[in-house]
Amino acid sequence: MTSPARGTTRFTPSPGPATKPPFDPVQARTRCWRMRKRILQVSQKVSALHIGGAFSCLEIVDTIYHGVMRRGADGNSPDTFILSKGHGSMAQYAVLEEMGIIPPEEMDLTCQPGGRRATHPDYGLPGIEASTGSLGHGLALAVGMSLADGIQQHDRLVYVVMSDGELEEGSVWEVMMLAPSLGVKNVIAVVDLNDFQSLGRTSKILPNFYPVAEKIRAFGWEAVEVDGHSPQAVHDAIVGRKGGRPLMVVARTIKGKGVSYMENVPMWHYRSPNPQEYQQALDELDRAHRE
Ligand SMILES: Cc1ncc(C[n+]2csc(CCOP(=O)(O)OP(=O)(O)O)c2C)c(N)n1
Ligand SMILES: [Mg+2]
Repeated sequence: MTSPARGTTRFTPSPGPATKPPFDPVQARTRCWRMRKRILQVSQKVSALHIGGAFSCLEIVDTIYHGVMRRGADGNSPDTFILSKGHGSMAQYAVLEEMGIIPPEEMDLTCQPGGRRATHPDYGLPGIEASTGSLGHGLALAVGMSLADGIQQHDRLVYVVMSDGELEEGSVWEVMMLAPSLGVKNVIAVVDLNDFQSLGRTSKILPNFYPVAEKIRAFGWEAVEVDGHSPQAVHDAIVGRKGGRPLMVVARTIKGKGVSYMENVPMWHYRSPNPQEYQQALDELDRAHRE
């Protein structure tokens, strides 16, 4: 499979008429259930896969791809997605696999010898528009792309998913201050506010961090707060943007969402479950999905 041109995201595995189906939050929930199980399955061959941060942003990433990114007649999108919190790559890979962009056999080899998908997204691989993983750069990349679009009169929305730990990087606030001053409007960022960085709560480590949305607004952005595990809420926040300035959605989430022993437990930032833990996680996800 060849990679689509830079700045486009392929929505269908082969070109053909593709009309974007209306956003359906029930289907989104089913996809996220399936994707959590798939990520856990891949984790059984990889000792560290950043499951906690992938599970906290899964509904956000899925909703952006399925619910709001535009889709052209050729199946490609004119819009761009950047996962600035690159260590959450499994969320993006799972969505790309669901969309047919990553073949299952490639997903199976994530972080494996012979595979080409690593812990962090690599620019150039199908579906990946920026290499990320060094936190604090995705928003600046997005603003730069959007600034160039303005000069070239190119119609594109650039979506960025960031983490709350990432907001501790000064580079994020520099570009946040810069974007509205440059008249950049077509950036839509979502902060995965799970109140955890690697080893503890952001609210404890940096109490002055909160309230986040108020600070973002003070820098000239539109900012709204939502439940980041509600596909409908994330969708509505994005499509309901006022426009005229860039948007930042502050999405409250739970690190490790969906697996009881992972939720809000720092160890699951990084490690993978053992076989018993794996089975328990699958059982919990299935039970919750049936309810
Ligand atoms: C510039 C930089 N410093 C440090 C790291 C190592 N690192 C990886 S994830 C992480 C923090 C995880 O917390 P957060 O950014 O909030 O991500 P999430 O909670 O969504 O997993 C850190 C410090 C990094 N990737 N980039
Ligand atoms: Mg975090």
